Amino acid sequence: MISLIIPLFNEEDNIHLYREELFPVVKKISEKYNLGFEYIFVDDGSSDNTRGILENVSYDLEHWKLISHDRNRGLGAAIKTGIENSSGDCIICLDADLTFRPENIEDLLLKFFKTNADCISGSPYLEKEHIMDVEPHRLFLSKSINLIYRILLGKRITSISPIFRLYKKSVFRDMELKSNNFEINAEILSKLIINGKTVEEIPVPLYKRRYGYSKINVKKEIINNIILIGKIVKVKYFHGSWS
Ligand SMILES: Nc1nc2c(ncn2[C@@H]2O[C@H](COP(=O)(O)OP(=O)(O)O)[C@@H](O)[C@H]2O)c(=O)[nH]1
Ligand SMILES: [Mg+2]
Repeated sequence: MISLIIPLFNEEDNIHLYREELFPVVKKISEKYNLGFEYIFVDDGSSDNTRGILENVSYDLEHWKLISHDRNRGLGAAIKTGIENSSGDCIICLDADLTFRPENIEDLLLKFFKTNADCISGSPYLEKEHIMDVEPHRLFLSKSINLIYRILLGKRITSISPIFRLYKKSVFRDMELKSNNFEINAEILSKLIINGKTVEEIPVPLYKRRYGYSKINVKKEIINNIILIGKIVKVKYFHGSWS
């Protein structure tokens, strides 16, 4: 069984895509590889009709859960809620706005079958033509941050922050996650690498958001990444603790 975690915050404009672009694609993959999927939607205190629309579109899914936070607690908090409520042996995280494509779930799985790695991470930077219409300043920022992590972690990771990944559920057993915001993805990958777990990247395209708006707060993101980088230095080079 695979748990597909989809965190949502005010994504009412994107959910109508699911009946055409998400559910049938996952169903096809599920049948092709004879795998069960459960959907775990985490509605993170949306103030729009995310919850209502999700309930409408999901009525005929076989296995699904919708967990709601009573207030907006952030992407990291939502992913942690998703992990805690998952019952699969593997977890796949996907953006609610489908900027990473559900079709590429198959690529995550194929790489996992081949390598049995603890984490398969989708990277839009492994192949040049895989970034579609990202604003130049975000691209620059993202590439700079990736370079810092790559040097610090001593591993050829081209992209530290994508949400689009497959994890073995067991990797979270002894991992205490602190981040409540977007840096959760960098925190998980850093902890996996530092703890000697196997991480493989695959190239995946990243498309532009078609509906709704991006929730990322770039300033907050930079600060959170600097704090996380400080912790990595402390743990990796000075044998300190993560807290
Ligand atoms: N649960 C939760 N999800 C969030 C939050 N902010 C963003 N997301 C989700 O995280 C994913 C990425 O966010 P998005 O706004 O598209 O950021 P971007 O892709 O970096 O521009 C989407 O699925 C969002 O719905 C949040 O505060 N809580
Ligand atoms: Mg997005």
